[in-house]
Amino acid sequence: MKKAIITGITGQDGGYLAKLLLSKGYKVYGAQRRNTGKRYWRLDELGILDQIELVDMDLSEPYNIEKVIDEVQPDEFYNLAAQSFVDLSFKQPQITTLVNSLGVLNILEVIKNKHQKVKFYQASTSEMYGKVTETPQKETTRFYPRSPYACAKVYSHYLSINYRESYNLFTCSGILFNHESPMRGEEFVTRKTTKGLVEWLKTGKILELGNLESYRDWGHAEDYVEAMWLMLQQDKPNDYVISTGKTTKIKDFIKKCLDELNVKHEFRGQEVFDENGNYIIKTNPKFFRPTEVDALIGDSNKAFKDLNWKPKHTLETLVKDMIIADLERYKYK
Ligand code: NAP
Ligand code: G4F
Repeated sequence: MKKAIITGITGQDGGYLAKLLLSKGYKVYGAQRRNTGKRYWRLDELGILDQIELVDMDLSEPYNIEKVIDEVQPDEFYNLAAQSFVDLSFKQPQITTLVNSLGVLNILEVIKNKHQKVKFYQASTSEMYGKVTETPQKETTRFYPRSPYACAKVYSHYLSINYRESYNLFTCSGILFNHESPMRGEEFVTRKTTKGLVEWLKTGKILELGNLESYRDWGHAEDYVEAMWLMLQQDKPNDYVISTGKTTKIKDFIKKCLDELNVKHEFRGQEVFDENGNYIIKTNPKFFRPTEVDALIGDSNKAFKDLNWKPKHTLETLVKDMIIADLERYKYK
């Protein structure tokens, strides 16, 4: 039985990846840090909480990483833990860097020093392309990070490559474009929208958002975790862009959600009104960022060819999934 450690087990991708690996017969060790929130709701909703062995690991503590890897002796290590909210990284750049950069160094040092056979996956991101220098973006496109989050991820991306080349380790980075799902955190624009629109429908509470003009290449997390696994099953380690190759304006994502909910609406600039002229969505400047990533669209031909990976979901099925889940959750509030 293969053994895998997943950091970020309580996050969106952690849950879906754990579910996938369990279905393939893996023993899954989910690494969690201490916190006080409602942390297991995703594993609970996915119905896998009792099948995962939870281990304590904070990426900012080198000793606890070493201890867990020594004890588990994993075949594969998926590093999904991060301070993953771009907006927060402007306000908390130090903690973002500590976890997203030095946390990765801490893991790679343990693998290099004591566990060279462990296959390592790093969660890189399309945010690294930032102010894009080429469209669509592929593995060779130059990075131009636009936030402390993206700067920290560029560091760990290159570190993963450097440890592969310096020490012959099996390290892969997935440059994943935005991927969403019913398990997405409520602070990200897609989930904030699906949850917020359901709430507006039920209570009339106005949803407040920031810049709706940027474009994202949105996929479904369920598809994207499969690509992570495929990368570690190859003969040779490599880095891959994972994306759908389609880009959508945030405004159009919102429109699709409102259509799914059968709500007649009208955009006036960045704001949205119902058929009686009442607010559905208002602009709040506090959700604008100091620097924005305006437009992302990926070219995943390398992954299509080498990994034989293809997304199964479309944006329409993603929107449907997210809206249905939030309507369902609202019933039990
Ligand atoms: P997420 O839902 O925000 O999950 C992040 C996870 O990291 C949570 O389990 C969180 O634990 C954990 N974490 C945060 N700080 C930690 C620390 N100091 N030590 C240990 N664990 C810590 O993120 P996601 O959407 O699943 O994304 C997974 C990874 O892919 C992240 O690295 C993200 O940056 C990257 N990525 C995401 C996307 C995307 O569109 N989703 C695209 C490209 C790359 P708590 O529950 O305790 O907070
Ligand atoms: O949903 P977002 O916060 O995602 P963002 O910044 O693209 O980052 C996500 O995807 C990355 C992959 O490219 C990951 F690496 C990262 O960890 C994270 O998962 O924002 C998307 C867009 C931005 O342009 C933002 O300015 O939506 C805009 N936006 C407008 N109003 C908003 C809001 N974003 C948020 N979170 N909240 C708003 O009210």
